[in-house]
Amino acid sequence: MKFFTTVHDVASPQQLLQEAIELKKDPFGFSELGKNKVLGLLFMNPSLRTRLSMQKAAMNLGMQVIVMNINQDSWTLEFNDGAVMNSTRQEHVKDAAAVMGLYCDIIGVRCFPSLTNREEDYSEKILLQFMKYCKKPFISLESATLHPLQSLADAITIKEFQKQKIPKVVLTWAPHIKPLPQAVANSFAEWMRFSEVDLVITHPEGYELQEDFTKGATICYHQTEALLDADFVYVKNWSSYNEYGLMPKVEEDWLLSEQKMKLTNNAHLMHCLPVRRNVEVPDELLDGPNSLILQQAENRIYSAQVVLKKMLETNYNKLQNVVEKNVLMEE
Ligand code: AN0
Ligand code: CP
Repeated sequence: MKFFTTVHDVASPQQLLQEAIELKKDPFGFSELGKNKVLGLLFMNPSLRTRLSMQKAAMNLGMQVIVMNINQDSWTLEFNDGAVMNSTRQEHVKDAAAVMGLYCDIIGVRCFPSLTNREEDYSEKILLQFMKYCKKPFISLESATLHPLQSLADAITIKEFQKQKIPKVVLTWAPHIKPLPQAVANSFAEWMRFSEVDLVITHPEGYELQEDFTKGATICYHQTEALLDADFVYVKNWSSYNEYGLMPKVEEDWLLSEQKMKLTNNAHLMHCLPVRRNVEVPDELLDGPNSLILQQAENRIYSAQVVLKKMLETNYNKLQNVVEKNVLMEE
């Protein structure tokens, strides 16, 4: 594996899932694989789980890790080609990523969307530039539109806890006090297409996700209707895609409750965290017996580890210039 930025980078998502579950049984079984290899993690935004689970996963494989908060600890990066850099941005991503590529064997980048320029965010301009210039196997630590490490961990968690052959999985929008990216929801929908589940996405009008990600899922504007007989309820807030980055007014009550959960098939409750307690999800559900939030967070180690393992096993000499991938993505 050379890239991990979307489910489409994975030859067989089901096989990857199975391999992650095997790794979980024997986390130190490949502790020689990463000897003398360096993982570089670059964060343009805050993180707890992604940062620490990547480090833990790399340690399990015997790798060394370098972490940097871009812009905060480094120079402020410029992303526009041909920019005359006479203002506040001191270094071009072209140079910064190329240098980091020299220091690291695998690179991961977190770059959230601006939520102001939809075209630019959905083109993954920032992520693609890091990929292009670092010329190394590359992992998205949550980009403008997707969060594949989270979705893989979520798919593992569902596989571990499902009792039905084809569980009903409901992704429900939840209230929040500020606009959040669509990445977790887009990514979850994208990965669920490769799992044998019945996916229902429920959200208020105005919060439709981009159809490329949700195709195959049932979209329902009534939360209580969607929750009927659900086996898993995945809660997440996201801001509007159509009125990009805004929070169109919602009249109905979208906060989940014990009462609403009674409509489900005693469903498991999921959230990727961080969660604003009693704004997005009430305490009693997060702390209740059906909550899987910690299991999801634990599985972040194995989603990270299986991806790193696959990359370490790839023959680097065969790594082609990532520019080719960019060309492919544009076709
Ligand atoms: C981020 C998001 O919604 O994309 C990260 C989630 C893993 N959440 C916040 O910014 C609160
Ligand atoms: N779920 C998740 O990615 O958490 P962090 O933002 O803390 O990394």
